[in-house]
Amino acid sequence: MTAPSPLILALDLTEEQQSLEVARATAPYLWAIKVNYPLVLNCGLGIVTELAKLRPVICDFKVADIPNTSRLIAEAVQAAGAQGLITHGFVGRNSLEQLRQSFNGDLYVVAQMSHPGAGMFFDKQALNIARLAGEIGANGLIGPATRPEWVAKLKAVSPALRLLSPGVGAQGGDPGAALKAGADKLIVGRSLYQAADPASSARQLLDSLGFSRGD
Ligand code: BMP
Repeated sequence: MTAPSPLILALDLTEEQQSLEVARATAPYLWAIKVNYPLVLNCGLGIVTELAKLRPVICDFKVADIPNTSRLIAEAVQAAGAQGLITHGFVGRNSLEQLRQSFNGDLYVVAQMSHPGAGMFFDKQALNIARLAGEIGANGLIGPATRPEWVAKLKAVSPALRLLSPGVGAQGGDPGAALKAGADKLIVGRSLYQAADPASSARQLLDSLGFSRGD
């Protein structure tokens, strides 16, 4: 199959050279690179600009703030060259609407999470968050590969949104099950960047899922 790769590398390293090496080696097998606070707090936002030369970068800053602060975050992320931004959805409509207005790239909303504690609060509101994400014009949702039944439920509520699914590998989620449940892309961190050979691990994962290579 020569469809675009479903893999998003979660680059949760803290050292610039190492992170660039892993990104360069795996880039041919990736749809995008996701960066989170560990990388940006250690290396600065400039790392986004560097990584964006390799693959589209999604900033996983899980924005959860008032509209004005959200706008300032969106503007900084956009100026750095990020193509995507991840926000929490529980902040409600006007913060999400502000982000939608301030960020020209793809906006992804966390609707449900992959760790066990997510059940405490997200289970009650995940579907409402997924609905709201569709209403404000988000491009996608985050939903857990550790609980593929939630991937299916979120996809059923907002089928037009691209569903990115973390929790594969180190957290125990099965990538094939997540895709079968409706995930469009898989977010994979430790099982790739901690591998002895990240590029070959990425290629093997793609092969096992029936994809031949990145786009
Ligand atoms: P790993 O494959 O190493 O478990 O990394 C998963 C990545 O996805 C991390 O960057 C984490 O912050 C993120 N993530 C997650 O694991 N679960 C969620 O529900 C939402 C996330 O953004």
